[in-house]
Amino acid sequence: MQYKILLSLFLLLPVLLDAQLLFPGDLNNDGEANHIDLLPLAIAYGQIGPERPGATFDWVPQETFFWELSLPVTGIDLSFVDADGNGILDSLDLDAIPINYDSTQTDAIPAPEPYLLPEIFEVDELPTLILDINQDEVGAGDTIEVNISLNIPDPSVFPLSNPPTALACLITFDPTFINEEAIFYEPDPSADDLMYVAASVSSVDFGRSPNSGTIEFACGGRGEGALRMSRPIGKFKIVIEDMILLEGDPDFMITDQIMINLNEQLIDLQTQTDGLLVSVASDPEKRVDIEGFPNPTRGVIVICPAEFADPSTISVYNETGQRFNLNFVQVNEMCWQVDLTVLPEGIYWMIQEVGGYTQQITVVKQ
Ligand SMILES: [Ca+2]
Ligand SMILES: [Ca+2]
Repeated sequence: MQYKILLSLFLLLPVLLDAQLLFPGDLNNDGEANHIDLLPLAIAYGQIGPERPGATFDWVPQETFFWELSLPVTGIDLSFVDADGNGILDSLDLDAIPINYDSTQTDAIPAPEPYLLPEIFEVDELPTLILDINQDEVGAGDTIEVNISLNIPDPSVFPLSNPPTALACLITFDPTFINEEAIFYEPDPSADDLMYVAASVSSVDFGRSPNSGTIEFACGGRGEGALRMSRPIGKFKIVIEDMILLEGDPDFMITDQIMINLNEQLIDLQTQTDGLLVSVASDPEKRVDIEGFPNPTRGVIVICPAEFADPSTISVYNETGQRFNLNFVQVNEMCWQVDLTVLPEGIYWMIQEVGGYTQQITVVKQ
């Protein structure tokens, strides 16, 4: 019996020596958890391999076994992509990215290396990543929608076996114009086949976040060519600062954009962005404050918007950009009642677009 135990320990030894160390959320093992880590998951989605014993989302080196499957160009073993360690690559592996966002590491085995993609898939007409702002001119405190979409001029240049699969970029702007506590991302209703990571100063946990004036964004299909054709991707709802001292343009720009295909080759991507004039005063034609009572509230609040419209079109967000579906009950022909009892204490935004302008209220839950 003792002999058998010794023998099995002996057989295990080479396997343990072969083991690797990973940090969950650094799916591409470049030393940092961020939006780029969505790209390996998009191309390797659905692959399976050995589970990681004792896996957690803690940012500590975790021993795992080689899957003997790797990313096509960078050769990163797919065990690194299995962030939750359950042996399956799926959207649950995304969770480790926001949890450990901006954490860095140098202790993985193999050692972390920059995520370089040396192979380029050449096309004549470049795809364009487009930022389109829904208004030309706004004032202090107004809400804008910044739509992201992808234009693929000729989908037939991409082989069916190797379609565009994922992209990542930075969206930069002048933060003096923007209330960075109030940046909310919503995927397009048609984009439920896409996974995404969207991080701004306020929208990742534990206070780790991109620099002011930056949104880090990535999206990708689930092992499919979800970016094969032109499509809307999503939109950011962004609130302009309440105090604007000088009018100007927040200068939204897309930088550091990369797009990859299923074979992990780069596809050159051009960008196109809109201008926006922010004036000092709010334009009363475009923004109306909703009145609400009591505010602050411990539970129920009654809101009476200037324009009475379908309450299901009110978007409710907390300070971290999380969206809530709440049940609005009509109390009279001008007002709705909504119960916030189940929500944690904090600040919430209720935003509704009605006929070309925005009505909104900032609610404090006590
Ligand atoms: Ca990484
Ligand atoms: Ca997994």
